[in-house]
Amino acid sequence: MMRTQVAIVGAGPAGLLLGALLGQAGIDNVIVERSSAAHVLSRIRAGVLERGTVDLLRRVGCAVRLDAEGLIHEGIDLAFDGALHRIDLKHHSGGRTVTVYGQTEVTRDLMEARSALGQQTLYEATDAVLHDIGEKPRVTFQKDGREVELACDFIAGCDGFHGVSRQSIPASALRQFERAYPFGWLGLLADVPPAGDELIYARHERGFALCSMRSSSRSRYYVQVDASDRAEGWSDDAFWDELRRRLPESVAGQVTTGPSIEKSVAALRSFVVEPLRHGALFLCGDAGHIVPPTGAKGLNLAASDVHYLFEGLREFYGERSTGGLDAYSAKALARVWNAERFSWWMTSTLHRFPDQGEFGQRLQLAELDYLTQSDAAMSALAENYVGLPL
Ligand code: RFL
Ligand code: PHB
Repeated sequence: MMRTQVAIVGAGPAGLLLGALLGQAGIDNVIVERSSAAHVLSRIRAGVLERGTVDLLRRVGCAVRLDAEGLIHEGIDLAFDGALHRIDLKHHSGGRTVTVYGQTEVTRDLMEARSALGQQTLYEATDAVLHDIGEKPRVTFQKDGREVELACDFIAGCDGFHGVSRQSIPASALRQFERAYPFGWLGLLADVPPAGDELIYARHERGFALCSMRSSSRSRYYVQVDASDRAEGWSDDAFWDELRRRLPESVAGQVTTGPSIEKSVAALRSFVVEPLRHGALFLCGDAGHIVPPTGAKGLNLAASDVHYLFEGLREFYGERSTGGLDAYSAKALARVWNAERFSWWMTSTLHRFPDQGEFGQRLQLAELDYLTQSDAAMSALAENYVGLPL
């Protein structure tokens, strides 16, 4: 039997960041990850980091490449009615900015730092089962054809929306809140220069489109598609055509097309469970909540959960006080619900809904008109987009 202080299930950004903070504080931890390291790194997801997320990565010494290569963005553009409208995030948020740096790179940096420090991540550890999560918890799993048992003081469930942690909590002990959206995002990654210097969120009669990037030579684009669409059903040419149709002409003309490196469809969902704790098990990141990607909040919420949980664990091991752990769920949920509200609002304002009718379309345009003309409305967008303080 293995033993550690904190068993972390899942080596996504939440699990790796928690492991780094704990390791730095001298708290022993083991990460159990179902997939291979290569598979974890092949998932293309988030691109926008809030200041609080960047600060946490700096604190664990994992921001050297981020500080060198991350792109500081001071604004975003909203496109509607054939025109671009810039929102000056920095001006409207009291000087804050966001950093564009891919989740894949964040994950890679955290992985490399962890292995350099000799901290344990067990990849391809399958069939994880959580036992006795009320107290004296254990995790069992299959590794290299053998069953392994890991005893611990606490389990951090960082295993994403489809993980085993949330499902280990009795249904009667959880409340679920959920909204599914009747569409998905088809994303395409390509080694072509981005259409502009800033992200462009476009509302169009044919559906939403987003122009994002990873560097000055790598672009990430998304178009709203039917929830049932599959990436294989979309050729690169069909993607580029649809993207350009949804952008103002001045922007469409700036889109450089090229072969895709990756193309995938993501479903859009809002989801929260309460509480984020059951006994010795704590849920962090997508394991406890999902936001639609429109507000760029998912990864940042994972980081803020981890921050609160780490503070609670540090207090427990340093001062033998359970105060921070007891406050974890309520603290994390307050931030989560605010991001749920913001992400739902951005999604509702920019997407085409099958049942919205002409009235709904006019309301969206009125909302966007107001948003781009009122300082108060721009401030509300900006302070949420750059991220409220931890
Ligand atoms: P992850 O990244 O899903 O990692 C969970 C890990 O747990 C493993 N796992 C298990 N391990 C052991 N046993 C089991 N039974 C297990 N089950 C699962 C998985 O293999 C995986 O390695 O969750 P985490 O760490 O909570 O991180 C959350 C973020 O990944 C997510 O919120 C963001 O990607 C969301 N998101 C965005 N967030 C932002 O902040 N900014 C963005 O710009 C942004 N854009 C996006 C996004 C998500 C997207 N998709 C694909 C849903 C754009 C897209 C398209
Ligand atoms: C991305 O670059 O993948 C990205 C950026 C902003 C979003 C969502 C995704 O809101």
